[in-house]
Amino acid sequence: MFIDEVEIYVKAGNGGNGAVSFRREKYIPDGGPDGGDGGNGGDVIIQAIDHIHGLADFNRTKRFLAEDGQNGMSKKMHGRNSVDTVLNVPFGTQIFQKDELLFDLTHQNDRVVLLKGGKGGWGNQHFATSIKQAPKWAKSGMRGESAKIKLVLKMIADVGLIGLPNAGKSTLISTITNARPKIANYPFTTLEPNLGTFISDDKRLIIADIPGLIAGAHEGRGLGIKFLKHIERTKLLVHLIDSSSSDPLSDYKTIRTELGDFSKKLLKKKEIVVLSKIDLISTERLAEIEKQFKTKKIVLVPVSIATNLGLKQLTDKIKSKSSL
Ligand SMILES: Nc1nc2c(ncn2[C@@H]2O[C@H](COP(=O)(O)OP(=O)(O)OP(=O)(O)O)[C@@H](O)[C@H]2O)c(=O)[nH]1
Ligand SMILES: [Mg+2]
Repeated sequence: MFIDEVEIYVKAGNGGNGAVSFRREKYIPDGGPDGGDGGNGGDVIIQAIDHIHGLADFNRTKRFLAEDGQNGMSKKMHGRNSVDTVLNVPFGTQIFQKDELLFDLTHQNDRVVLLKGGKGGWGNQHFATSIKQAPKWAKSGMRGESAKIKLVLKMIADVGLIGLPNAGKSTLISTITNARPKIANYPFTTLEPNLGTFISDDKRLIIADIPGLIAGAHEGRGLGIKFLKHIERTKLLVHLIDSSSSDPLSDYKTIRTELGDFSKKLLKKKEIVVLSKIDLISTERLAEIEKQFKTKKIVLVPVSIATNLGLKQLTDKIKSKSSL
């Protein structure tokens, strides 16, 4: 299952305690203090990498405790520092604590030390003075920090594909990128977002295909609007409208309403409006639909993937609009 929001508990390791110990050797009856220091506790580190799809790993395990440092030992032996705990997340993951955004890992290999491990305590060897030559105390290790955090994945894509179910979004992404999502002639084929890379000349664009929206999606109808966060960071929206629909203009407005109910910012994004599947309609009907949209000052890009019509015009437009 695709998971894009999880709450987890993380704790850095405690520092090891310093040791209280005295040198014991043959013929040296009163050896000095020789308690070693405790090792440091492990940090909790979060690192963004590119080959994970979603946050499902964190849905299975929800507690991540870094190792504690080892206690100090006699003969001034230092306890071992423990290894850090590294949590791998997909890039595009944001880290929240009580609704406050702490970190936003937008790039591959971004890495943050979320929690510091506790420092190891000093052994009694450090506490000897000229008047107190045999201190019987040492310092305890510091406790590692802990926190409840929320991880939220907002995919990083340049272009977002939107539209009603069955409009042809997945067909488009599978034609122009390396993504191979399921395609079928019924609504709600796509159940989770897909990313694909479009490569042309010197340009490389990440395109996101998200599940179809329907009227009332913001109230949870259909698959709802929860996937819209994955197009929040795109520069450009490509809105697909099925030309064989009885009322394409109303389909367009339905989606715009849902976008606006999710976030007004989505309405301000640049968009390309694509009229899909034009092999299914007559040229007269095409002219009629184009006229309707023109009254709203919307220029359509008519496309048929079935007959390869208009695809070049569309990809050229995607390239130019996404670089402006
Ligand atoms: N005739 C024709 N059919 C097309 C064209 N493009 C897509 N289709 C068909 O339309 C149907 C829906 O396509 P999808 O790509 O799965 O649609 P979607 O928008 O991803 O749908 P959801 O994932 O449910 O939101 C499939 O049967 C496709 O084969 C086209 O240019 N012409
Ligand atoms: Mg789809």
